[in-house]
Amino acid sequence: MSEAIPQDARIFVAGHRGLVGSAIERRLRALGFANVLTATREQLDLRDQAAVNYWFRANRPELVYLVAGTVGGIMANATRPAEFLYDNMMIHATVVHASHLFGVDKLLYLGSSCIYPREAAQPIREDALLTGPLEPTNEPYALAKIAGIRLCESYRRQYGCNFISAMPTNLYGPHDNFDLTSSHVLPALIRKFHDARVSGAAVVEVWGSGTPRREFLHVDDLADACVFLMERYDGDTHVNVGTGEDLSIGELAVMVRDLVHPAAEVVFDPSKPDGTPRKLLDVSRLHELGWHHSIDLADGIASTYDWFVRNAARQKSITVPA
Ligand code: GFB
Repeated sequence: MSEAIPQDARIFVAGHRGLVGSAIERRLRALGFANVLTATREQLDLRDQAAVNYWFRANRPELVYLVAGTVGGIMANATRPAEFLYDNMMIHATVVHASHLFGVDKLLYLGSSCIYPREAAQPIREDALLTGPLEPTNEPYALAKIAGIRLCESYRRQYGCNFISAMPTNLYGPHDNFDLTSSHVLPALIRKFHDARVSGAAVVEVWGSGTPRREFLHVDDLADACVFLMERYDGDTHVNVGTGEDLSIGELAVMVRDLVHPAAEVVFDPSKPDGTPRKLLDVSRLHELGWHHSIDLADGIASTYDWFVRNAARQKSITVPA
């Protein structure tokens, strides 16, 4: 499938209400695809194989973006390991299996950079997978994601399915989760500095030591990369998706502080976990395929903050400054 995808192709975005799925749906619609199929959690429990089979039989998708899952930041991963393992293993298995049963032409499965060993050499190449122990704070999630990669490879090997996998770095953007107990670091920092600005607080607490390093990719760039890979990549190995650049959590906190509430002081809380010391992806395979990110981190944070103020701040627990 390296030729252009017909505009009337039946394309299922599994997980369209999430950060990634909503970005892929936006991108597909902007590109003029007329048959983007979605199903809400209430309409279809993706953990239920019989229900997923029924939905595939009725809707006959030709292409599938498998980006659904139970996700969250370091604390959600550490405190809800059963959900992260069960939900994700089940969702990946049912959708991959139904895609095989109902003759889907191509499926793109989305993993995560946490699949790689905690001590992997940096930047992390695709072949570092399963070469060492995982980071304990997100091992259940990582195991489910690794099983998903191997599932796609196995259906390719045994049944000849064109199922590919992409491994994104840490993501952020509109429609992210800004809840402080379950979010990732970037939406959490936006929310914390915003709340401090509104309440006039002088100090903002940042979890951990501030020294871990992370790479951040805007979700609109990820959506563009996913559509690019769906159109152009048919390989059997997973492909890293990132910017190839990282920064420390302390530096990130200062960037968000300077944008949202410059008067605030950043204070670290070492009682909270740091997680992986560093996870910078080697994106040379993606670059060789011809894709590069285009949204600069500072611009991406500014537009995400803008979206947060216009949208998420409608939630009653978040106040918009006058
Ligand atoms: O984004 P995050 O939750 O997940 O945390 P991971 C990244 C770093 O930011 C950690 C620090 O060192 C956190 O301690 N941090 C500082 C904060 N302040 C905060 C805060 O207020 N909230 C949060 N959440 N973090 C996740 C995995 O790991 O990355 C998932 O748990 C997934 O499985 C995801 O892979 C991409 O980058 O550590």
